[in-house]
Amino acid sequence: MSRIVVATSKPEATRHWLSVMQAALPEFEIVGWEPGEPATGARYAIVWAPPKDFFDQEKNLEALFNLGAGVDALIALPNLPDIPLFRLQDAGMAAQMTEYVVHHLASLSRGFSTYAQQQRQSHWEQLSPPNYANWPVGVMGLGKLGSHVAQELAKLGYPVAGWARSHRQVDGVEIFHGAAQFEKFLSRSRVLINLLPLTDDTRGIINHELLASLMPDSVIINIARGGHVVDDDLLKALNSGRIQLAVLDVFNQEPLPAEHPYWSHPKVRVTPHVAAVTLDDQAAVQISRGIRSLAQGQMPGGLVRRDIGY
Ligand code: OXD
Repeated sequence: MSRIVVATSKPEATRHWLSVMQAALPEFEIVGWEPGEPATGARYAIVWAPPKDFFDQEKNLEALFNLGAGVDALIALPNLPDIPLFRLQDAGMAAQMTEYVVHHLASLSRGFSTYAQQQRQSHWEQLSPPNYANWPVGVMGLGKLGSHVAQELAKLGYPVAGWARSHRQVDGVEIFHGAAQFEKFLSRSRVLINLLPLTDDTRGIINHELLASLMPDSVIINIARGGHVVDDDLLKALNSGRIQLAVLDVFNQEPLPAEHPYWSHPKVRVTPHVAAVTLDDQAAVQISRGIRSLAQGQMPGGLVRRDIGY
């Protein structure tokens, strides 16, 4: 029987995923990886930020399944073996990300943050009806997550554009692609949502130049990776009034250090990398389907292309 090993950065998370995956794949023997124990000899690994020694020790692995959508940290490991790597493709994350974005966007476009202030003053005043045309949204990154978010916002009535490396089609969304169309995409966007993968090409993309190209009074929503943002440039743009609000779920350093200016900045909303969390049942379905396909000699979806980094 093929053995599967689960390896994460925390023993309690490893135990948790071990029991979730064992229930989903009863025909396989699944073990948890522990530093200092002999190699498990497993054929497949299910991982999330595995300990440094993991890949030095487990030499029989034939494929890796990442317990998340982003593989930037995994790909950066110098000892990552050259075997197929699969990532979660949606697994409930697209709906959560949409909810996160709608929550923050509607608090501005529908005036909910103003109503919260009014309540503190026992003040009853109805604001003008929403004018979605005032909130052109730009979604950077049109993979499974970005396309879903863009499409759902378009259905709500926001003018939505999307930007990706290469051309694609997303219903209801105006598409821009490649470096040549980036500036045009930015200059029509007031709410910029980042859902790009973190690669050598996209690291630091939210910088002074980008922030200066957006419509005045813009909003940044970053739910991809902290490494996309040049923090000093964003803070300067917030302080100068160029950007009215930054909603940040991910950071260059996580947990965000207690002394970081984002925590107390009046124009920044901080959440602790929770815009979308991996859901047990959906991740288990996707990974178990993938492992069964591989075991039968078929190639599952979600294969990461190492050459482009996602
Ligand atoms: C992911 C994440 O990549 O949770 O799935 O950040």
